Amino acid sequence: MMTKRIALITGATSGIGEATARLLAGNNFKLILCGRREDRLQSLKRELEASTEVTTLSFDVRDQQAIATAVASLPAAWKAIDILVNNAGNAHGLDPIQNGSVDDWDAMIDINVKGLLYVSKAVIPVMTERKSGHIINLGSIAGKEVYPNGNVYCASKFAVDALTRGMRIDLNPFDIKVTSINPGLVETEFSLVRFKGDKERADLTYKGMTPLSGKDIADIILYVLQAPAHVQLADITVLPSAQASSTVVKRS
Ligand code: NDP
Ligand code: 8X3
Repeated sequence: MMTKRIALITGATSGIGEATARLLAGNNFKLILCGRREDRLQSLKRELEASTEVTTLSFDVRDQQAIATAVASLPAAWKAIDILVNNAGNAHGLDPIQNGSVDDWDAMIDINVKGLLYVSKAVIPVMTERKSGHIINLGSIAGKEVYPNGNVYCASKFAVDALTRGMRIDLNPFDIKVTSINPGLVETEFSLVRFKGDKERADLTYKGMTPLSGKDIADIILYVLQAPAHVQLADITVLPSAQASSTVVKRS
């Protein structure tokens, strides 16, 4: 039987990360599930252990020391991480730049950009040492096009796009693949977080159209990971059929 690859997934407690964990569990991967909500990590671990080996690391991606300590604490059998899915992230607020909240700006830059860097910093040495690995960064259509009131969230995802390209160049000598996946509207807890728990407003985001699901993105991640060794999917943008761009969405 083929050896199972070890995948570390950030933001595994919800949405795209959780769906990816569920799909990879049944497809010959061992999982390191990460997130802040320990109760969700533990219940997902219990569920997925029926299919594969699972361990968890609970940290805030804003805390570089906590990440370094958590990754260093992995038992020997878990240290050789093959795949890093940099998925943790969210939008906070949707306001014109002149009204934006500094707390929201800090959250998006600290989580989506610096958090992705901190987790990468902890994991990349394992990959460069073994001259093997695959990093998948969750970008967004918001990292390809700016939309009204998206300002800082878009900037954070443009940064993810630049970091993905930079990683692909710098890690090329080490045979490490780097992929970005850039979804449009995916119905997860994303809008609930963006609108600070206002479910009515969150639901309006997907009104009159069929959004993507976390499972749709997980399917793409699995496809990317199952490509032959010589194939590197570099940059994938995926939209619901009803969405043509950040701002053009056909609704009934
Ligand atoms: P969810 O809100 O459903 O999931 C976000 C995940 O990120 C949660 O598991 C959460 O875990 C984790 N997370 C958030 N903040 C932190 C933090 N400070 N430290 C550690 N983990 C954190 O959203 P999605 O699944 O939709 O989002 C996943 C990624 O996909 C994000 O990067 C998002 O920008 C991107 N994306 C989403 C789209 C969408 O329309 N939904 C479209 C394009 C891209 P916990 O709270 O337990 O820490
Ligand atoms: C999430 C997609 O269009 O809401 O990154 O910014 S969008």
